[in-house]
Amino acid sequence: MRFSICVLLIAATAHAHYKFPRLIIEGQPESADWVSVRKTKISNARDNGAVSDVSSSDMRCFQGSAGKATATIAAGDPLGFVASSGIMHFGPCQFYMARVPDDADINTWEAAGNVWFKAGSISAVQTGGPLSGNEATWPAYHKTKVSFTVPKNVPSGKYLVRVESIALHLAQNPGGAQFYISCGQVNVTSGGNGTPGPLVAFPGAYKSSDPGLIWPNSPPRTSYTAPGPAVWEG
Ligand SMILES: *[C@@H]1O[C@H](CO)[C@@H](O)[C@H](O)[C@H]1NC(C)=O
Ligand SMILES: [Cu+2]
Repeated sequence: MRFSICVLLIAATAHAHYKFPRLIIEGQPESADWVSVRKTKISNARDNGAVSDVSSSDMRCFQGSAGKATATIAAGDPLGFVASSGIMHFGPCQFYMARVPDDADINTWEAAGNVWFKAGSISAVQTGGPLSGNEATWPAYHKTKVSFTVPKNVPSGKYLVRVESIALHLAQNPGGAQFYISCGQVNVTSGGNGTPGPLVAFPGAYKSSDPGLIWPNSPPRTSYTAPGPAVWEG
């Protein structure tokens, strides 16, 4: 009896977190998990867990295994991720892209070094008044789908697309923010001739003391800037 109660508690705890296992292309979620999204480590793929060490290589793609497929998306179109069981914690949700070299295998390429630019950010709605830990401040909170627009001027080619939901509910001190991450694989068509940037590395782009990774309980904040570089507008 004790054993089964314990199992139930673990299952209930795991349910509170989430993962991003499917892309949404032209408004259509993929029909299975981990098709064009690289499967994350078991701690996320099975247990919905997060990364909290910003210096860990798990900050890149939280990757457990190589990719399998590549989705096609036109520049200028919306690209989304399904949040499996929903984004259960408040905080920003951001999207980064990294160009895969033409001669590299997109399924195995490691996006190490300064290769990532920020392509989208769903951050706090600034009101001039106190920010809260609810949906009024955080538009991505409780959503089961999140998306950004692939910049119109991004050059055509193969890209990794990294989604990160930063959970701030335990981020009163450095190291408390949680990152829910995965990386999709896309072939961008109808692109432009822009030069995306600035380029940053994961790990490397964030420090645990970044103001965007700290959420004091009081006094209430009246402004918030998500960590990382500005969104490349193309
Ligand atoms: C990407 O799309 C272009 C244009 O349709 C195509 O020529 C190319 O083969 C595709 N590459 C991959 C890796 O799917
Ligand atoms: Cu959680």
